[in-house]
Amino acid sequence: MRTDISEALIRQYREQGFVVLEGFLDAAELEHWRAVTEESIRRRLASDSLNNQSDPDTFYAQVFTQCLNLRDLHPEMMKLIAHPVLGEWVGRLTGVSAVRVWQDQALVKQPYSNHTALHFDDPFWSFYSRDAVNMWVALDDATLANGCLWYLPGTQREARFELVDIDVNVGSLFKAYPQWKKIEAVPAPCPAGSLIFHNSMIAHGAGVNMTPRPRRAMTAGYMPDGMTFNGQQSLLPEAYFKSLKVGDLLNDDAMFPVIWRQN
Ligand SMILES: O=C(O)CCC(=O)C(=O)O
Repeated sequence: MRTDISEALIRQYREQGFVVLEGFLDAAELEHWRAVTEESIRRRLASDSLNNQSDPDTFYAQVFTQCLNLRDLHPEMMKLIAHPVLGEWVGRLTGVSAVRVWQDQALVKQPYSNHTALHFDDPFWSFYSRDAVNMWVALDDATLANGCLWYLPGTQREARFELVDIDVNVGSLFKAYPQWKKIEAVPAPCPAGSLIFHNSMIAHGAGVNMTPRPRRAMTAGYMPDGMTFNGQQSLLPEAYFKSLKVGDLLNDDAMFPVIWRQN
């Protein structure tokens, strides 16, 4: 596993809002991530919850097969996404002093599936932060043909916390942010085994998959320690959600383990 991240890449993350690290996984590690992810997806689809396949004919079901919180179903998945190197990188990219796991999800763009419309992540979550980070690990080569990610660089600085839902139309976000329509979107194609970090406030999407093969990705969201509940349930389990008041710390160590703390 690659363990280095240069100052130049950290600067790039802070300016652009995303960074691509090729060669994060070697061949054997990539096989392991694929096997753990496939098995976790199988369990999540069998569980009938936290996946988007209840009606497979909808547009959103055909954006990707989305399977959430796989770390609850497979102990090996928790080990992968909670690796201290990932926590340290998130800490160095953002400058925060401690990092917790917030969520995880596998996103499989099936053969000939829809685009992912432009959106940003944090407003869907149970806390507000400009220092939350999404990790996206390519389990297959991500290409212009099969639906690699695209970014509107710099938008993380201007994005507001109110929710703009992910729509069918790729550019619906421009109704709330018309000034962003002038920005040239930047694609992030990368070989299998690469890792992308993006700021949870950057506008991003993904293209259609125009190939007969799946484009698999395993992703995780990380939050700084000290985040407080903003009133949204998002992925919080019902009983825990009901126990919270706005402003309470999201500090349940079992659900949101701390994976890195600055010495
Ligand atoms: O993989 C995709 O198609 C979209 C990923 C995405 O939007 C995300 O991870 O936030």
